[in-house]
Amino acid sequence: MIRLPGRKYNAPFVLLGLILMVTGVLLVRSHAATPTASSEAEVGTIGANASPINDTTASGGQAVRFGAPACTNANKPANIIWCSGFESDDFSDWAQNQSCPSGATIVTSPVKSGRYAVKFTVGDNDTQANCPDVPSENPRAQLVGPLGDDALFPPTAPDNDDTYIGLSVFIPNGFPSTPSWFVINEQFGYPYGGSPTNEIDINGRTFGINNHQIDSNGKDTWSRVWDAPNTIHYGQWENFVEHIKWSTDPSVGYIEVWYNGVMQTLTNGTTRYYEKTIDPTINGGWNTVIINQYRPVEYPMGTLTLYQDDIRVGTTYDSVASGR
Ligand SMILES: [Ca+2]
Repeated sequence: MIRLPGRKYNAPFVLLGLILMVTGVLLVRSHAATPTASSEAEVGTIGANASPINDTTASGGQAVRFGAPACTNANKPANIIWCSGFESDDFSDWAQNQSCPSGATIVTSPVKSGRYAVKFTVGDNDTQANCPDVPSENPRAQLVGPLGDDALFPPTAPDNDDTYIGLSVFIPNGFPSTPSWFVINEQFGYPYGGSPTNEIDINGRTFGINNHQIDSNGKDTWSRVWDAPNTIHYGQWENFVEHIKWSTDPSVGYIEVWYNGVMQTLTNGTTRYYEKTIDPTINGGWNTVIINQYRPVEYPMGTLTLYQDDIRVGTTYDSVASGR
């Protein structure tokens, strides 16, 4: 918003204001990556979707950038361990693409930030039998974050035992209610001995989070950690931040959750859910971020599409929540 000084507007300032307003609208409508306008207003305030940046080519050395800046590993913001906004127009941030050829693709709309996002399209036959890269008999498309020595979470990276994970998900209008489990994000790792200790899913028409454990009989058991307080906002970006304290001790490990910027009350009635976030049988080695569309073959749902963007792992809430 350009605010002109005084009550008597002189014509040149009014004309400059009109030009800047029109320029801004055209830039936003153009879907440019990080549309930028340079100006030198006498007095001005910058709206929520614009930020000042240094630009040596601009008048006064500064420009105004519209839209949230995209995170890239080549130029990571402070306190970011790793991020992917697909801004290289490929999956080079990711260690593995475990999908059918059409399962994970780069799109330019919708995007949460920058120019690109990932589209997950999964049909009932997108299984390992038909696509060798899919690691299960259940339909799936997924991207796996850094592995091994480059993994994001302990014990390989013990300094990262207290981490924040941010991601944004777009579920299109017309998406059906899910009849069984339907996973969209996992924090998971070696030796992959069961289901993840932390996963975001869609339960019917709401998001939620599960915690899986191996019980004393060696069987997979799970707890519901969180159910979203509202049905999915279809056709919009929905934003998640998880704070995970990684530990094999259920009195030390915990999770906290923010949904669309609001810290959530979890199923235990508080905002912090203590749990074993590392189970040696499930994920006792290194762990990483996985984003996906993953569902059981026993419940055919046809071909479904969803989108994800701006996945960040960091050491502070603000570092991964920025722009959400
Ligand atoms: Ca992006």
